[in-house]
This record gives sequence, C-alpha cells and structure tokens, in this order.
Amino acid sequence: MKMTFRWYGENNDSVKLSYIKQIPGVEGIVWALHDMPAGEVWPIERIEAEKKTIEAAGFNIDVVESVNVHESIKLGRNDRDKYIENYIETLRRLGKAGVKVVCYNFMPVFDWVRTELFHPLEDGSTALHYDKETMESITPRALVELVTKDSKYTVAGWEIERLKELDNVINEYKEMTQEDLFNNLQYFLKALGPVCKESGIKMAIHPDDPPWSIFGLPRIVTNKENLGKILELVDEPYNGLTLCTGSLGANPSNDMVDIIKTYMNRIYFTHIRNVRIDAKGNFTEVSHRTQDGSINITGVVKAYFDAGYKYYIRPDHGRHIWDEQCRPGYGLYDRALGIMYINGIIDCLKKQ
Ligand SMILES: [Mn+2]
Repeated sequence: MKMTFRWYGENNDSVKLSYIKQIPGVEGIVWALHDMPAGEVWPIERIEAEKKTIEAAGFNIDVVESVNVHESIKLGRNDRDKYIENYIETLRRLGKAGVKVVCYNFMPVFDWVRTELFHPLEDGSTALHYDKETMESITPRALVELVTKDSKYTVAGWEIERLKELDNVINEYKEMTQEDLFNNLQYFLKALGPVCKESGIKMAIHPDDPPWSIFGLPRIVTNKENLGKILELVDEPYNGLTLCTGSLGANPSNDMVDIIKTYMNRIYFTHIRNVRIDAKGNFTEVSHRTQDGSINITGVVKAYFDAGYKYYIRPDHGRHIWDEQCRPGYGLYDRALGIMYINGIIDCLKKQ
C-alpha cells in the first residue's frame, strides 16, 4: 500500500506540502490542475511545473484526481469525440510525466453532494453532512449556492464552468436511462484503450457520492453489481476502480469488505473514509476510527493488507478540528490523524 495525500496546489490549498511531509509515511501527492475546465487539454508546461513542485517536496506524482469528464461524453452528444480526443491527449501528457493512475467520475452534472459542509458534531468539531429530507426539497441551484459560497478556493467537482448551463443540462438527462449511461461510459473507456496501454496509465472510476440518484439524474457507480458491470464494459486491466469507502459505504447495503475482496485486483486507488449513518439514511462524515462510524475501517485495511495490495491509498475527507480554516473536508489535522490510524492498523497486522 502506498500512502498518498490529496493536495490542491499552490495558492489553492490551506495545507502546505512541507506540512504533509511531516505526516509519517506519505509517499505521494494526489494532484490535478483544478482550474482546468472539463474537456480541455492540460498544458504540458503546467503539468511539468506541478510535477517539479511536488517532487521537490519529496513526493511522487503517481496519482491524478481528477481529470474531469466533459458532460458531452456522459450524455453521448454528437460532439463527444472532440472531448474524448482532448482527454486522450491529456492522458498521453500525464503518462509522459510519469503519472500511473487517473481517478475520474462519471456522475451526471453533480459531483459529490452534501446538504451541510460544517455540520456540528458532539465533540465540537464540524464535518460534511447529508440530510435526505433537505435533498428532497432543495433546488439544484440552491445546492450549488450552498456548496460554493464562502469558499476562497476552487471546490473540486463544482467548477463554475460545469454549472453554467445547469438547468439545460439537467433537462438533457431527463430521457436518459442507466443503460444509456453505461453505454456512454463504455464508448469513452474503449476510446482510451490505446493511450492507456501505450502510457501504462490505469483509469480508476470513483463511485457516485452518495451512491444513489439525486434530482432524478441517473447514477451507475453505486453498488457491487454495477462495479462488476463497469469492469466488464472493457474487461482489461487499464479499466479499474477507485474504491471510496465513504461514498459506497453511505448505503448500508454495500458491504465494503466484501466489495474490496471481490474486485481487489482492479482497484488502483483507495479512499479511506468513515461515515455515520442514522436510521433515516442521513449520514455525517466522522473520524476514520471504526467505532466512530458505520464502516468497518479496520476490516477494510485488513482486506488490503491480507491481499498484499500494492496500489495507492489516501485518507479521504476529515472533520474540521482544532479551529482549522480549510477547504471543506480537506484540512490537515483530521486527515493526518486518519493516516496515523491507518498506519497503526497496518503496523499491528505486520507485527502479528
Ligand atoms: Mn472519495
């Protein structure tokens, strides 16, 4: 297992690379050019500059999260080939720079969704929270407001350019079935075959977050069965998964340990996060510790350990603790605690 840490770039993150260096065991920075609009080719000079900064701080650049997929590709519009060509060129450039895994998602319109970014917890910290009733009454626009207000940083997944034509795009999905979305994903993945094989890049699709339909939009990266189906769309090693325990795990019928064991050899990137689910199906992000939430984090780490997992993991969102001012879910402190918890489980397993 190679430990990594997500970082949003110079002047776009409250956390410094030098701070991340002080967390024991972190080998790589999970990065992206966060201001690049979906569908555009990433400039070589900027990839090189980012590589230089990260490597100079003593980290590898092996994992990119994310290269966003243009809405035309997900919708299967007539102009999708142009955007797929651009995606391929970005992958080619990333491969040349030494990137090994590219995380992406295939969620229509909206990326991760929460109804509260600073929900108070009993211990005085705050964390991201999802309330089912609120989601049923909120409008898409109000949700965008909620997520993007007060942030001096780019909010990954909520880039303004993606949301400009919000209402039109939502309408375009009205006729679309899950099957259509699977087909469009397959078309996209097939087209990436040559560049992935040539550059050695593994594609790792991130689960939908939360793993159910919102605003009536189709969502397919939601459960064990669908993950299997996605791997079969193109049954080749370059087509793989990002396993996010907090995303899939928000649905209690997803047994994370079972899913991980089933697809282990196609999971190239893992997000470790705990959520606490209540009786109504609302969920709150909590500390990484197993007993603080609904997900068997200990069992998850053990499953990877037992399999000799050699790919990348990172702590996913943390709470906001010790008055840290940071991007929602992406402070230094709680994610560092999460890493030490994961390190502790691994070391304990090693010594036994
Ligand atoms: Mn995740």
